[in-house]
Amino acid sequence: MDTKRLNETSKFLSYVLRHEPQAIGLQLDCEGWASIESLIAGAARDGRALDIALIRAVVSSSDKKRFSLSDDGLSIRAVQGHSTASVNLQHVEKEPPEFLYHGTATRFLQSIRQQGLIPGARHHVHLSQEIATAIAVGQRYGKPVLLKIEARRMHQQGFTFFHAENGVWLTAQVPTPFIREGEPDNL
Ligand code: HQG
Repeated sequence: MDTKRLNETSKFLSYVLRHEPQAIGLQLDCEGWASIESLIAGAARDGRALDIALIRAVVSSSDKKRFSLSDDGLSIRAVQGHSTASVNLQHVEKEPPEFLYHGTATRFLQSIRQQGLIPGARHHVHLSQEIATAIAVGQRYGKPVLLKIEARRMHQQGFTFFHAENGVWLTAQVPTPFIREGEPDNL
């Protein structure tokens, strides 16, 4: 399957399964599941030819394991990253490691220093256990900056953390006292 088609389809699936299911008249349940049959029909009305083989190829080739299929193979969902109000995914609550990382862009720093990390349009702030992943995430918005989050200390103070099935850590917000800034070497 060619990479360009896989990437385009992955972006389209992210769009409808995380953000705008109504754009193709798709219903998601509160756990984010959509019927694959309805997804294919909705996409077709939008002039986009999807089929089950292409969808399965996107699911299995996703570098970040963005999507999962139901056990019966009839439904698909995005495992995290939602902004649509129709979904309220019950992620697994878990004690985080001592530190987690968040990559952002320099242009957001001033605001983050004032407000801490806030979820923006998504339902959670996204954190990573790996520095390289966090830097790549920050790079999408400009010159990347790495933030080191004192996750264990937050947890001890009552903040809740969730671990999505693809390894991304989620929390509602990160107040400024738990954020360290700097280069990877001297954080
Ligand atoms: C920033 C990707 C100003 C925040 C990745 C980020 C991730 C603030 C942006 C997933 C702020 C939100 C999520 C504040 C936070 N003032 N800016 N107070 N607090 N921000 O895309 O974490 O490829 O919604 O730093 O791998 O970048 O889509 O979140 O730069 O896991 O599967 O506001 O998306 O996954 O941007 O990325 P996003 P994110 P996928």
